[in-house]
Amino acid sequence: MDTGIEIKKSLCAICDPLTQCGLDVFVKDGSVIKIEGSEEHPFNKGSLCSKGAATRQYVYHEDRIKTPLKRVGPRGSGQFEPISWDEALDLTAEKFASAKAEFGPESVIFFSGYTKYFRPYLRRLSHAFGSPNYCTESSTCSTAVVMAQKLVFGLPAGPDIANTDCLLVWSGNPYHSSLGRGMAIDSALKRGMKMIVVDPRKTPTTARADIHLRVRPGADGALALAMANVIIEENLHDKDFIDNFTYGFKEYREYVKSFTPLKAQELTEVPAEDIIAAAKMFAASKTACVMQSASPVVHHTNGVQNYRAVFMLVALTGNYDIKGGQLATPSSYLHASGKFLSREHEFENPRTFSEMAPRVGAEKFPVWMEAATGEAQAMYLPEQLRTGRPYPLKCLIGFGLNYRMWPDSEGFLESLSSLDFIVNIDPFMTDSCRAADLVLPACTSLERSELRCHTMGYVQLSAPAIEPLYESRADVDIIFDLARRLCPDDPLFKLGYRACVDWILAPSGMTVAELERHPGGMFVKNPIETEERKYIKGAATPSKKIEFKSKVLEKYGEQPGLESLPVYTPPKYSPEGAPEMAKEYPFILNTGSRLPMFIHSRVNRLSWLRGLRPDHPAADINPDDARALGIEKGDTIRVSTPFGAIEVKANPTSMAMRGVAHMYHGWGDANANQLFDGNYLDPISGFPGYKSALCKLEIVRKNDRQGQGSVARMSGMPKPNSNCVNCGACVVACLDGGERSCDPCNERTRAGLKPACVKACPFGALAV
Ligand SMILES: Nc1nc2c(c(=O)[nH]1)N[C@H]1C(S)=C(S)[C@@H](COP(=O)(O)OP(=O)(O)OC[C@H]3O[C@@H](n4cnc5c(=O)[nH]c(N)nc54)[C@H](O)[C@@H]3O)O[C@H]1N2
Ligand SMILES: Nc1nc2c(c(=O)[nH]1)N[C@H]1C(S)=C(S)[C@@H](COP(=O)(O)OP(=O)(O)OC[C@H]3O[C@@H](n4cnc5c(=O)[nH]c(N)nc54)[C@H](O)[C@@H]3O)O[C@H]1N2
Ligand SMILES: [Mo]
Repeated sequence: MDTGIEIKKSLCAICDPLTQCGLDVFVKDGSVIKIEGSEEHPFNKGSLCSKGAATRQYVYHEDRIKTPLKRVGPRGSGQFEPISWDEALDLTAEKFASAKAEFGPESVIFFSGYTKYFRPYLRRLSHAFGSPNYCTESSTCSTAVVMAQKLVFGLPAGPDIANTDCLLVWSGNPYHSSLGRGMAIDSALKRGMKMIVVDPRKTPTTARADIHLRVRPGADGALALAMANVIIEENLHDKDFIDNFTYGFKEYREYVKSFTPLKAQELTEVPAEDIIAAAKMFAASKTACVMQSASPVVHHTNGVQNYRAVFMLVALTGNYDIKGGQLATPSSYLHASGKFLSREHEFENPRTFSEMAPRVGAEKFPVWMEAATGEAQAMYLPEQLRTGRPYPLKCLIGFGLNYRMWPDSEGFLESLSSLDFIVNIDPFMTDSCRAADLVLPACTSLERSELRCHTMGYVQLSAPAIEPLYESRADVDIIFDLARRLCPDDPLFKLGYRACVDWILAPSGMTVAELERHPGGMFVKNPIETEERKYIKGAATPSKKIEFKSKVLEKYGEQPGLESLPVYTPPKYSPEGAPEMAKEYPFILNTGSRLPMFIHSRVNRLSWLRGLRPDHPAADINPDDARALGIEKGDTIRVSTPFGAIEVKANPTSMAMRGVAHMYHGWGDANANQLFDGNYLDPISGFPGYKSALCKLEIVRKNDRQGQGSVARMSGMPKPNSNCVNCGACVVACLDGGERSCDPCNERTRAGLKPACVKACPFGALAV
């Protein structure tokens, strides 16, 4: 007590999927001096990854924007002058009002980057203003998965990891991407769950699998159809379930007939005997389910079709809507199912789409408009900005807009110049902020309050651990202040943020006052428990059945890419899809596999995290490919496609699949997304094909700093706060050496640890 240090409960929003890690923030004299994971938080249970552990450097980084800034030089020059919040918000309201008067409310775009906590309020603001063009980063993440699930089941559906006998991880590497989910898998494996993992790379997840299907990127559909072929041939399908609850089985059965394991081996590179073994393991397990991921499978031009084929394996084996199978997950808040009811959707949609102009992308991506989550498709923005068709766009407000999220990012940036007014709100001065007319400082999760819910029925309304730094403000406060100016008569905005949270939570019985008494979060009282076979009766599809053949897609006349059966078409730019291009560009480019210490563009500026991977940006390539090209670790190579070229370090590693170059996205100086054509999109979802393009690799310079591995640069790391924080750096180092995949936390393998993993551990956990 006499240290003057207070431990405040908060949450980490550096990662922003559906679940956040609980933080213990050690505060002295109003400043954060240390961060730990909250022991009592059921999602992270005291642990924290390297990004969370770097929170102090994140919050106090010198790139934080300090005041609202108005452009004074030419656009993009980075010349700004400070102005007051009132001036900034008045100016925004004035510009939006005049665009609305002259061109209609739809000419104003309301965009959210990867941050999610403020989204219900931003969507309401957009719709209350009259613009249907609320859009988000979810134009490249997750929504296409939900579309595939809705087309098959009628609702989103997730794996019951805690109870299943067999988990089919169809892409996903939670040991690098989601701490809590990795821990959930570990406990399930301990009780004897079997695991099949479909992934082109070797990862900590594949290292734990009973069967690893090392699929060629984007060939997932062919693999799933071949598994279905085996299941039907072996008579392992659930005939009762199929008869009672599904539509289109006969046509589907005919279609999968041609996908024999041998044919699939050719298309996918997975050995036929492994396909057979995996199909049998999945179908013969008493319960089985598919763990989906928000991005890898759907980052292909055939993404939704491929994932439909995957989810149909659940229907084929009768594993939908039962304990241990695929559970329908109606959302509680922010698309997460927290076992309570809320009025989020009523809140978000003060008017219907029929009362507004068509959304951006409506004509090009009609299935998105019908089966997605009520947003505009942001990938179509560049086209509409360039052509002004079907109507002109005039103003844009971005909450964390990063133009490098788009394929052909520079083309998108250029298209933004047609706008009259751009506002961007971000904690940090980014290149996208530099391209805006007005830049507003957002605070971080430690400086604000936000509502989150977790799948285990846990809700947290965090309280600020410190005052907002400089003049920064919470995004929600900015939204409510804009609402006062843009839609003063809105009955809910008028009440203020806290009252709106209460309004949204009303059906749950929880209130802001009660949540504030539990700043570290609380379990939902009377959680809604899953009833088996509840959603199957009268599924939310047009046929009211689980659909092997989609009634929604039937309407499109079997156009290529929009077929009603899960027809397999190779990715547009792949050795099969574009054989001529493949002659000059023989490698598959696969971008965005998560690294434990990075997350998109947001922590690249932190030396603590850069220090874990000093040789980045890099391309991971298979050691055999590297040898054939005379490439060694640390050499500078050029990765080029017909659309662009970037230079990166080469990182030969056995994690990489032969014939594939794997690269992380989000770098300013080597932007992988510049290698993609802006129209390289899945025709169903509009998602970019970030996981498959064709590229070539050439040496630019040999490695000039031999012997400087990542360990040499690690002295800037924070002191260990607990033992392992599960950042995966040890496993990466181990596989990098091409030695073997190991689990360093496992007593058995620990004795045989290689020095590389011990040294790579940023927190000294392996040295003890
Ligand atoms: N090549 C390739 N591209 C990809 C992917 C891939 O796998 N490969 N993945 C895609 C996927 S799945 C995703 S989710 C997207 C993510 O894409 P982005 O949305 O671009 O993600 P970030 O770079 O994390 O965040 C964008 C901005 O939000 C700012 N920000 C951080 N916190 C806050 C906050 O509290 N408020 C506000 N207003 N701003 C904040 C950050 O500083 C950053 O400038 O990238 C997609 N792009
Ligand atoms: N550390 C960290 N964590 C993150 C993020 C981050 O940037 N950094 N981003 C967050 C976000 S926005 C998202 S969407 C999630 C993503 O979470 P995950 O899906 O778990 O992560 P990824 O590494 O993108 O993809 C998982 C695996 O898919 C494999 N894969 C790539 N292409 C294909 C393919 O064509 N088919 C199949 N079957 N597998 C393929 C990759 O090799 C990879 O090992 O992670 C979230 N968590
Ligand atoms: Mo994502």
